[in-house]
Amino acid sequence: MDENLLNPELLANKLIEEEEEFHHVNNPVTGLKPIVKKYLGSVASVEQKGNKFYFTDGEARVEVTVVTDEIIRVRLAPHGVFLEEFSYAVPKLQPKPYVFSLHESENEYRVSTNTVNCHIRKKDFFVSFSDTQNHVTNEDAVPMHWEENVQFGGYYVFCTKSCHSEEAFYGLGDKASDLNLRGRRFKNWNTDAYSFNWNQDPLYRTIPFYISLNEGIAHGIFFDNTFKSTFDFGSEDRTRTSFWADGGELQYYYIHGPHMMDVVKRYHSLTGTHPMPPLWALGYHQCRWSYYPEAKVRAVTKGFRDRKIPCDGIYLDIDYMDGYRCFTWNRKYFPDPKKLVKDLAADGFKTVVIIDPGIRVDDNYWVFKEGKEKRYFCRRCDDYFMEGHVWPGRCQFPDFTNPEVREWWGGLFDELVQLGVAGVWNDMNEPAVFGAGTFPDDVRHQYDGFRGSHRKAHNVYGMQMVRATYEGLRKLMKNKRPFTITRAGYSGLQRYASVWTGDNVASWEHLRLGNIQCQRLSMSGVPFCGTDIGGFSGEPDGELFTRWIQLGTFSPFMRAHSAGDTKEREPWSFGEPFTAINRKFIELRYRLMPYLYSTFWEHHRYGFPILRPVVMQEQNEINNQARQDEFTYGDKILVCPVLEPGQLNRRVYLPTGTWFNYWTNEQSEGGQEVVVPTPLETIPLFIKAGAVIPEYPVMQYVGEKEIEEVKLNVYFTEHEVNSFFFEDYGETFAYEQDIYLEKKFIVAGKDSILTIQQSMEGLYTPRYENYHFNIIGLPFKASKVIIDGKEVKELILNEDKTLSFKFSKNFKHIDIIK
Ligand code: MIG
Repeated sequence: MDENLLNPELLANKLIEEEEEFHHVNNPVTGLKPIVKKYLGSVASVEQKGNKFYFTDGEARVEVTVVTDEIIRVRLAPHGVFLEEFSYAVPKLQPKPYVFSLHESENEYRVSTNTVNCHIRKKDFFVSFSDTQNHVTNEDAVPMHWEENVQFGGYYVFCTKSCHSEEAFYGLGDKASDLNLRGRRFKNWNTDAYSFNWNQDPLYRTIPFYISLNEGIAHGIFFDNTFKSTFDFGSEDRTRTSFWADGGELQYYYIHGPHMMDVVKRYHSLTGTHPMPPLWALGYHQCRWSYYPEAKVRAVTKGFRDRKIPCDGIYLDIDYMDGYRCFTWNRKYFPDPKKLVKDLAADGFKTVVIIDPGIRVDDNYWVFKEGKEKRYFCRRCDDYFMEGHVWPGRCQFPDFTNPEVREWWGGLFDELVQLGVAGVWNDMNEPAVFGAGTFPDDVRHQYDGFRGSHRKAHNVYGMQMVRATYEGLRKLMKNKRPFTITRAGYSGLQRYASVWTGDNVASWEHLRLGNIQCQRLSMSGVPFCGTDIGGFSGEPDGELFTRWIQLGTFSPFMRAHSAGDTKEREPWSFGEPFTAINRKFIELRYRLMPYLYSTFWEHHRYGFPILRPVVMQEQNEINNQARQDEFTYGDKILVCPVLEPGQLNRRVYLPTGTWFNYWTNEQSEGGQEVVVPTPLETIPLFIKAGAVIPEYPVMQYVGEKEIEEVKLNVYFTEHEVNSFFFEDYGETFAYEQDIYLEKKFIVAGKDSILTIQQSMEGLYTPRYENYHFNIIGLPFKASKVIIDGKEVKELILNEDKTLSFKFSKNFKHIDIIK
């Protein structure tokens, strides 16, 4: 090792030089470089206040907060004074009585919980984290540092960690790159990225949260800073991972694993989970820019019913409005919106309308007048209004970071809700402005009382818009669950909305990318996500569209959408055989709806993602780091989309365990790749042994028919496997008062017997009592089935060798005996 590096002063100088090279930051006022970076010195003292520890080098201070047993927060105050605590991502830190302690040794201070140690090295202020086995999971490579911002005040803040040779990185939301982010640098600055390319960055959302996986052990870093931020995962320097921001506080949460699932779950414990969506929102959605006039909307919806292709959501894009003015209707195209929405509802369609943030400057337009009178629109720093051109022409923009503005905005939906509109689609909320891209930096925001410029508010603008929408709808719809979707957002947006990945392209590359983006969003705390099926711009052929429908069947949010200048894009637009296959998959979506809904509940209640890349299943398997096609949908169904034209078969990796091919019931042992035929009619789909997969009968829309019988597909296992099945009213918030039913199944098999046990929790009673069992993979011929002590009379051995029987009561214990 270089002798000089042992001298802390020389080391610091060397690091300063390196860092300046690294970040290339010019003085924004003079345009000259370099601005002097300052680094933490050595630790002079420590002070404790409750669960917070304050370390100082004499001037700068570092706060270490024990958030939970597994989460530690670090904050830096360059001049010793911390900013007031406020975060849009983390609504409140729940102080719970955790056990923790502070130790001092010759070289370091150590704050320890039962699970994690946070070390602060005395000589250079390096912060590191380790587990109870003294395994260091995360460590500084350079002390935390900063630069003064001459123009705006405050600091550019930097944190640089070591990056290990085989460390992989996941997360950051919708980034358009390979699943493993290693070797790349990313920026977070919400951007309208029409027809984005592979590796284009930044995109629509800011999720400054990543998961590191090193030697099979995972941890997470959530850098809760809304300014423009950058993450570098060993790109500039293979040995370093850095993150920095153009302002605000260096504030990050270290989230302990060791499992990736733990990290995601704990990230959700900070930022919240997605509320339960209305059940219909898990159905199929049809969208287009735009369906108008009214006759077109009626023709499209009729097209679904005539062809018996299920559909729940129908969208109205910007052309339903009068001159693109939000909260108005174009009466030429839509003379009687109330009747239209009502007729659609009677036919099972829920109407979702688009809303943009730009409000047309027009004194004869009530929304503008009200906003102007109440001073709700954003202003420039010298007090002019922020104006920009968007669809309606010259616009001003509500400051959604002001709680009073959010309240007002939420109320504006009153008329739409009265009309029966069931959901709101929030677009252009990066915010996007024609020409300029977005707002200038100097625009001021109220920021819930913690005022700041657009530099601070830009990345949360969209999230606060959809928050206003969601909260407003929730009030207006009384106890009904609203459906909202947003394009832009920041960490925590999942408390208010689902998302789509924005303006993608009808290409095979985008199908592949969309699959990665949905998995990545799921791991990044955005569970309810989907892509524009078929691709927004450009023309898919029938094959690409069908392959996309097949992927979309297993996206938490399933919507086809297309730009206005493209050919018609309904599931039947490509003729046969495509229509029939599209129908079959959309039907599958509806059959598996109770499974998806249960998985959603698991997310809502426990913070698990809905889609899980195989690396989350088996993080110790190094080859999984590069696997990004196959994923599990919940924990029982493995999906592998077909991502190339003309592909007649493909390789699929099955994680360890036994899997059943969904189409053939053939069993395969996992822990290896298998080759699966992929004619256009199917994609590789596998069910985990021991799973109980509930199925509803196919319906044309949610609630079309009363459910009389539920099918339970039970897959044989030699081990004990748990499954569960969640049900409730599907449209109210009664689940918050425990009005739901969580059924838990335990399946265990041997040579001559298969046992299924059921237990229940919750206060909801489903209306049906009939179960149709389908037992798959029994290794013996069943002679009898005994349910709660009674023998079942009629056993049917089907041609495909599955065993079926029915039972018309809730059950506790089933034995299937040889
Ligand atoms: O400037 O409302 O991403 O889904 O159809 C384009 C029209 C505005 C962008 C959205 C897209 C939507 C389109 N919008």
